Amino acid sequence: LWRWLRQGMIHCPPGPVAWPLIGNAAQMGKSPHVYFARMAKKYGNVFQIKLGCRTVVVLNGASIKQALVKQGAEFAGRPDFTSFQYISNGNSIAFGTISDWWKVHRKVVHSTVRMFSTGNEHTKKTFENHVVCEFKELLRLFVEKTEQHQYFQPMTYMVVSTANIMSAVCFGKRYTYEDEEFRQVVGRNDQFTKTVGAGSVVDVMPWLQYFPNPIRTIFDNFKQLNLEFSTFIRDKVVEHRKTVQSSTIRDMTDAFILALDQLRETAAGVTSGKDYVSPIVGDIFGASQDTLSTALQWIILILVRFPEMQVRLQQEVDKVVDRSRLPTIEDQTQLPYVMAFIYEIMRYTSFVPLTIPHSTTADTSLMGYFIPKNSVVFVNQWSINHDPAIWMQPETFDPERFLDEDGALNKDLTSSVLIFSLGKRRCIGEDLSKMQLFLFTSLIAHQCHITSDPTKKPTMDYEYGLTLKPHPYYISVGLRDNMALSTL
Ligand code: HJJ
Repeated sequence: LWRWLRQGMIHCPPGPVAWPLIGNAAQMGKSPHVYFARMAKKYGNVFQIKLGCRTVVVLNGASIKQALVKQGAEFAGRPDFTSFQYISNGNSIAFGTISDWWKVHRKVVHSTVRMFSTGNEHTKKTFENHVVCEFKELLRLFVEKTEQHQYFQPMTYMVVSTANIMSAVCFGKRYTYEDEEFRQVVGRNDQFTKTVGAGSVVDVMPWLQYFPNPIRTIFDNFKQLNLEFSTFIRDKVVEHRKTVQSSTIRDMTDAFILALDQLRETAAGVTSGKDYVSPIVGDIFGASQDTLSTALQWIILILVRFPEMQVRLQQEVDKVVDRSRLPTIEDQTQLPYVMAFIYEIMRYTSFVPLTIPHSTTADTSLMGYFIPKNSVVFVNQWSINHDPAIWMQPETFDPERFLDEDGALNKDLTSSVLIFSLGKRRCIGEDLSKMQLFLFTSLIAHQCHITSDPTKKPTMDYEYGLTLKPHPYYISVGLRDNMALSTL
């Protein structure tokens, strides 16, 4: 490859001209994913920018599948970013680089997550029960807040609520909405997300952390939140270790303790000798509450912005589920519009616009360009979800695009949405997430109607980060009848 490069037979990717010191950082603006899609039109799907001291290869459109799937091994690394070293003390599986023991651990994590969610009929029911319980609590609170204030901000309640679902799965425990300790741990997703998102300033200009400035303050907060988060998780794991019994696995933490203890015996050659239970539980709990609360915030925002879609969802759910029971996962195949709505939320908002940054594990070439080992690689999922060659009017929110003439879900189109990434680093929570979002959305449609303050119409603006967070908005929640609350 190097010889071809010298002989001019293969080139580095093209890209915009960079400023000294900061590179193209200032050009990215508030929406780097939109800037990248614009640059892809000009330079092609694979281009290169400079961010501070780093050269970054940005992948858009069709080059993503080529890199992450067809050349999966070469693109499965993670860069040695400053921020990643503070997530679970640098032991996070999601943010850590790939290795033999990493692959073995990922397999265990994947099958354990499945065992507590979509694994079989029994685990699905247990998971469904956690979601339904939290939905009822959230609905009760929404009704109470509506009575007190008419319009209120729902964001923090949705965070506690989704965190409680995973807390029930991981630790067998739920927290009240007033619990200060829990709110400290899960209430700072915006800070986390901002610091680890692709293009985060401390990662590309690490020298900023060495003298007082606003970015250093954000970074200090990030370190603090990670310390408190890890302490919370470690305390839970320590408690579990004292009482764990292989005969009765109480929750996911028990399952990880037992599975990883066993791994140390059976696969001694490939383990690194460290105990990864806490970092793994941290990844699972952290990732699920941050992403699912963001998804729910977007869902409710869209429901109040497009009241006619709320009515459409209610009509479909009412046709399948009468007033004597609540929607269940068995109803999913009969509720294609609910699923189309969820896919359209994922496509349109693309609330994970870029994946966690990748890096190359070897010298390689992609779409005819040379990419050296240890290059930072950004994967622009947004570029696929808003590609006019795939989607008609990509900037219009329209769930119908996923339904064919018979009203059935078009599987080719749903699988064209990219938000869980692809290849060796793809999300392991995908099935769990879709199940949870289906339940939440159909429960909302079945049980209540949500409106926004007419004087403060919510905008679609967001804060950029690993996940896009909508700006705060106000809602009012009315019950369709008293059924779910009377069976609390
Ligand atoms: C967290 C929010 C945290 C961890 C992990 C260890 C694994 C959105 C995408 C992926 C999610 C990736 C993962 C996130 C880990 C959070 C999250 C927070 C502390 C953490 C693409 O999630 O406030 O603190 O410590």
